[in-house]
Amino acid sequence: MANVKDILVPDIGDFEGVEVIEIMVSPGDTISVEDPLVSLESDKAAMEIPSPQAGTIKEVKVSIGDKVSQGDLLVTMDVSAAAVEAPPAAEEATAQQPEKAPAEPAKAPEPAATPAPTPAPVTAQRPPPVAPSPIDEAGFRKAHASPAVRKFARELGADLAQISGTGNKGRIIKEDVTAFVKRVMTSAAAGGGLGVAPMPEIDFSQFGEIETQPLTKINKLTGQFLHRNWVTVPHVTQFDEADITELEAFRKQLNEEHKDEGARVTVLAFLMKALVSALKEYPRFNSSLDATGENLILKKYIHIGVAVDTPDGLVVPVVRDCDRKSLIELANELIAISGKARDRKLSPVDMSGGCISISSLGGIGGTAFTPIVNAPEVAILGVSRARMKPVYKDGEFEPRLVLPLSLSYDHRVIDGADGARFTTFLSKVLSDTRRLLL
Ligand code: CAO
Repeated sequence: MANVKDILVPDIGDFEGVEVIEIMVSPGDTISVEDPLVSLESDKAAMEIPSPQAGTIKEVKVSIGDKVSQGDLLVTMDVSAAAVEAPPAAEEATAQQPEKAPAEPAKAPEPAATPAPTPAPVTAQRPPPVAPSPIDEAGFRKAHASPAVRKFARELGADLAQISGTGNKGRIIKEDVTAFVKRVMTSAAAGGGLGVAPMPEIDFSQFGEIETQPLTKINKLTGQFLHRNWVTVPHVTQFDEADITELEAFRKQLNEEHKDEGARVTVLAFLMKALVSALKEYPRFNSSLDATGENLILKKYIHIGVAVDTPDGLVVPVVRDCDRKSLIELANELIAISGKARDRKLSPVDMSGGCISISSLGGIGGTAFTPIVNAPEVAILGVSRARMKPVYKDGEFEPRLVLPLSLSYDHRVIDGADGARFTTFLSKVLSDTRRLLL
């Protein structure tokens, strides 16, 4: 036999005329003790009203937007044994079930510093938003979400106003908040975490004919790394020049001497040799910050990454133990790895463990550029095209082959003075190849 009871608004402290912002039950729903019935929201806090009884909802006596106070009728409920034993309420409500509130009569929410024990004031009293970009408070308030989901969104700094709900009647559920946060964190273009406005979505076809080309896997991966390094490493680029007139003559002579062996020594092999000397002289350039950012890991090995331009995008294979290899060995290895890169045969191991990288655009052109540090390395050497230039020497201008160098470094690890010392050293070594023997 039906035993219908009135469920009233419990003691909610000094609050009067509190707005009903959400109704979690419908007639026919079977609920357990503590299941949330409705959400109320005052100017200062939101709270769920839990059911003091188990049973089946007969009638819902409030609507969204109603103002209620202690003692007002919320729902009528059949609390007879048969009603209690009925199957549980709708799956969606169970899936989204927010934190359980205690069964005791409701109490008024208290200030955030001392959260009230009952009924769980699910939204703390408007804590300052922790989101990188400010939360739209009005939109957040209007969003269709339970207090538990609101609290969850607050904790993560997620703006409910920007989230579309996939729950019943468009209600925002916990999974929507998680998916939103994930999207923001992983979106390379969104600027998430930087407090910058996301890139607007633009339909370019409104301006003229377009073609959409998907990025390659390498493009996407490289893009992620470059973006991370660009925003997390404070970069400085030191520009310099090296007079490689003699080096070039020597290089040509070497290639002539080794032409039967098919050797092809490019400027790059000399640059690797010069880097080995420079890293030995300035070991701080051969280091990485540890994950805590509190320690510098100094490396006793010298592996150099070389940026290779391939049809699929940029890759950086690593030549190992450069300090133990001759110029010719380095030149041969360069040919081998750049070929492997272009044939898409590099393995992740081939691209790991670099100490410093070289990005050489010298074969293509340009006068200078600012390469992005290949973190966790702390420096990268950019090389542009060598050109004949008039250099003032011993009272007159002489035509000399001058190589432009662009060294970008992580300013957390390397000071500007050391940056300049490093390129000055490189320049000296490249200008006088005998120094490579030192
Ligand atoms: N100044 C003048 N000439 C140069 C030069 C320089 N700095 N660097 C290379 N050259 C010359 C070479 O000597 C060669 O000439 P010869 O055929 O007469 O010997 C020619 O340019 C082509 O060289 P190369 O590019 O084939 O060989 P390399 O050893 O210099 O470079 C590699 C190899 C793999 C680094 C290069 O092919 C490459 O991919 N570079 C692009 C790297 C890149 O994309 N960087 C950007 C990263 S950031 O987006």
